[in-house]
Amino acid sequence: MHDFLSIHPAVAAALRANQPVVALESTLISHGLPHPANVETALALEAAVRAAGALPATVAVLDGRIRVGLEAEDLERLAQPGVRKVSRRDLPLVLASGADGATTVAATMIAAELAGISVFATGGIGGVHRGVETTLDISADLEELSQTDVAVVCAGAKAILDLQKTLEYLETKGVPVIGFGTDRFPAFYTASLPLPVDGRVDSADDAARMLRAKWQLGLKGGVVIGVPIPEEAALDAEAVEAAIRQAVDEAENQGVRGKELTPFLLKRLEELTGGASLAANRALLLNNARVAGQIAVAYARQKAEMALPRKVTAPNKRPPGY
Ligand code: PSU
Ligand code: MN
Repeated sequence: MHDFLSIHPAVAAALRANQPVVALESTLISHGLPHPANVETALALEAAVRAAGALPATVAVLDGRIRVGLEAEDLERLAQPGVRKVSRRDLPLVLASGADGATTVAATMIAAELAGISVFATGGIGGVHRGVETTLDISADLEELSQTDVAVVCAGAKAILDLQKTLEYLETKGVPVIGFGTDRFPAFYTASLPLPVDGRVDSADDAARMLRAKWQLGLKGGVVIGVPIPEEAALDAEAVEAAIRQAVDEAENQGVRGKELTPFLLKRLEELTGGASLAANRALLLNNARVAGQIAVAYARQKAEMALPRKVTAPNKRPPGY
């Protein structure tokens, strides 16, 4: 059907039957987590989506094709060093050259929309970087959220970013930022931040209803659904902030820029927190996969209900006077 897109047969069958599917990204496998925790976590995320009653579809580029739905051996391949990080602008060249690539939030959203998947789980979205005044470093994830119809279930964005400016950017672009069971924007390793979200939902059903409202109106673009890290897995906010400041300083001194910056900061943070950031990352990822599974289930159910013929409320008889 498509030269550059392959949808796994099980995923395609589920989508045709309006069964719930959750997209998962692969940059966190290739550039976000160390080996072998990356493969193990990728498998655990798929299991968490299944446990919630949905089908996982991990997205990556393999041999010059976007693949939606992977096998375990594909995950292992993506965990090897040297896999390219692929965002929107990288897709054409990587596809044309027949290479492999790990998809960012932006590229995974593009693939999900092409496949017809509405719900996507990840750890955190990219955003406006600290020091944007001099670097102009703003993740393509934010622009993608403004134009691609996929809900991104995440633990907010990492405090390696400028979260206030990230939220301002999303507001300008008309992207709803919703707290799942919270009034505040989750800050990845730590649950609470004094930054408010636009609105709050307290159940998967409410989240699904909001998505239907947005897309039925034809309001293009995604939604950020922020899920706080489970309390028992959260890190100490001050310790995290100190480690982040140090990592950001080091990046600046070493001239780390562009697509290398986020992976550099994540790796340094893990080292500086003695691995604590890795355990927290894993815990929030699993939690997000579970919530995304629940939202996908609710969304599929609501869509099926809407499609039913309404025998009772709309009789096939014309009312008098017509
Ligand atoms: N945030 C994380 N872990 C990650 C990423 C973000 O906590 O692995 C990845 C995601 O794939 C995201 C990408 O889309 O980094 C953003 O990179 P950049 O800032 O270069 O757009
Ligand atoms: Mn960037």
